[in-house]
Order: sequence, then structure tokens, then C-alpha cells
Amino acid sequence: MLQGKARAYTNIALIKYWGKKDEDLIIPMNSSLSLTLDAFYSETQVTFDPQLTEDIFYLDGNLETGKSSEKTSQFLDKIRQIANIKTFAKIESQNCVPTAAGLASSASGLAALAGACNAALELNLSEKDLSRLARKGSGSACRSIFGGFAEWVKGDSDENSFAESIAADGWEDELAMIFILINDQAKDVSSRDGMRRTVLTSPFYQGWLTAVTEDLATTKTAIATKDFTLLGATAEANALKMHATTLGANPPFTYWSPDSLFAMNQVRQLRQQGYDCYFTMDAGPNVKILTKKSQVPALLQELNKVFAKEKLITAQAGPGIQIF
Ligand code: 2P0
Repeated sequence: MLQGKARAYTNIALIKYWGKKDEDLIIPMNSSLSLTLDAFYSETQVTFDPQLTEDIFYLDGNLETGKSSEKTSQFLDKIRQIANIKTFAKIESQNCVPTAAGLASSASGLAALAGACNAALELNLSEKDLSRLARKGSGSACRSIFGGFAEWVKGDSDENSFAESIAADGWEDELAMIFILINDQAKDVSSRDGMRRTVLTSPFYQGWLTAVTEDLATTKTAIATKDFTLLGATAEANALKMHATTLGANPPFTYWSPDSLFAMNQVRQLRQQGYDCYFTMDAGPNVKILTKKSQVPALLQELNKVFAKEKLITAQAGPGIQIF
């Protein structure tokens, strides 16, 4: 039996990945840039066992069926192809999230699985090739191979589409992210379906592609010059542009709930009061605040006036993948 284990931390994009050029290989339409966080991670053990007649996937001790196990098994098929084996695997994964908050992340999950398979099958992949492998499980997972800031350079083929670390001279350790957990009453559109629908039908998608190139360049300048205001303002505007494309899709959709809008307004107000804080949002209603670590205690005090304590989770920059 071949066994391997890895831990990967989730990442939040400051410049979003939104749209695929190749859905099978997961080649994105645009490059993206993220911050890996310390608060949420997945730890995954994989065992390739000749006695198994199918893949089995346990998440937090529960046997998974349906979409998440399908995605996992399709990913294992790709790995089996690379390793030239046919053996099925047992996957045992723990998602470490402070509260049960709908924050389970395919980024950390698929990155950890890629790392565990790398160890189990003794593939000896470089970070670059591990990022390429994780990408084929879930696009955002390719960024979770690295700690701190990472850029997923879009490329145009399996060979040249992977993430790399963006050196920030330790500046990432001065940053923090506060998650505001929002109740979701809306019907889910998965990020996979949402991206596809937007690329195919939204007249705003071309505008997104034009804008994101410039936003990425600005963000890299902000990191190089440690300019928090530029980083935050660019990230917030980029998230809004991504979400704007969904309103133009057919049928239209949005990931925002009324409480998301309320939270975004709170962030704007806090900014007017002098706090260094900007928001971002992904394919769900939660609002994430990018701020300076030094301002977290005061910000939490303010946020506690309008949000319950258990709805606020603070994270800092996290490490890259750990393979055991
Ligand atoms: C991101 N998102 O850059 C963007 C922003 C959501 C909004 O990556 O289809 O789970 O597996 O490649 O990576 C979420 O989508 O999608 C995502 P697939 P993934 O973080």
C-alpha cells in the first residue's frame, strides 16, 4: 500500500481567478494573486490500496458521495494517469476551520490531496509541478502550494500555467484578514458553474479581462512598495468588478446576500473613520476584510457592535504546503 499525507492552507484571492480557457486542464482566462492564510487548512491522507474497487473519500470522518467525491475521483484519475497506475485510493481529509461556517475550501482540500499523492506515489514533484498538479484539481488550489502572496500566472498550456511565490520581504506578516460570516439564503451557484455561465453569456466579461490585467500589475507594485492603501483599494475594486460580471450573465446571478451588502457598507464606514480596511468577496456571501494586523483589535471592537462575535474570524498570512 502506498500512503502519503499533507497539509495545505487556504488562500484568498486579492486579484480574482474568474473564467476558464480550458475546463479539463483548468487553464484560466486571467492571472490571479492571493494571500495564503493560517486559520483554515486541510490535512489529507491518501492510501492507494490494490484491494479497493473504487475510490473512497472521508471528509471529517464522514463518507462523501456526490459532487465533492466526483471532483476528487476525477482528480485521482489524472494522477493515476501521470503515475501510470490503476489502483484506487482511500482519502481521509480533515478540514480545519474554526467554526462550521461554510468555509470549506476546495483550494486547501485539493492542494493537500495533490501533496499527499505526491508523497504516496513518490512523484518527487518540484513546487512548480506540484502547483500544476493541484491546479488540475481546482484552479485556486495551485496558489495554496505557496505561503504568503502567490501569483497564478495564467499561461496557455498545462506546462506553463502554475502559481509562484511573490516575495514581499515579510510584509505579509503585517497584514490580516477578518472574515465576516454571512448567512446565506440564496440558492448556490458553484464557482465552476458561475464562471462558465459568465464567460459564455456576460457582455461584461470582456471588460473584466481588460481590467484584471491592470489590477494585477497595480497589486504587484503595491506589494513591492508595501503600499497598503493601493493594495486594499485595488483588491476591493477587483472583487467588485468580478461580481459585476455575474449580473450580466444569462440567467443573471449574484453571490451577494442583503447581509453581504450591509457588511461591505460597514467596511466603507470604518474606512471613513480612519481604519485601513478593504473588503473582498468570493463565490459566496461571506465578506473578508483585508487590514493591518496592528488594527485588528480596534477593528474587532467596532465590528462587534454590529456582528456577533462568533461571526468574526481573524486570520494572518499562512505557510505553504507541508508534506509529512
Ligand atoms: C479565486 N474563486 O480566485 C476565485 C474568486 C472564486 C472567486 O477560485 O473550478 O474552486 O475548481 O477551478 O478554484 C473558486 O473556484 O474553481 C475560485 P475550479 P475554484 O479564488
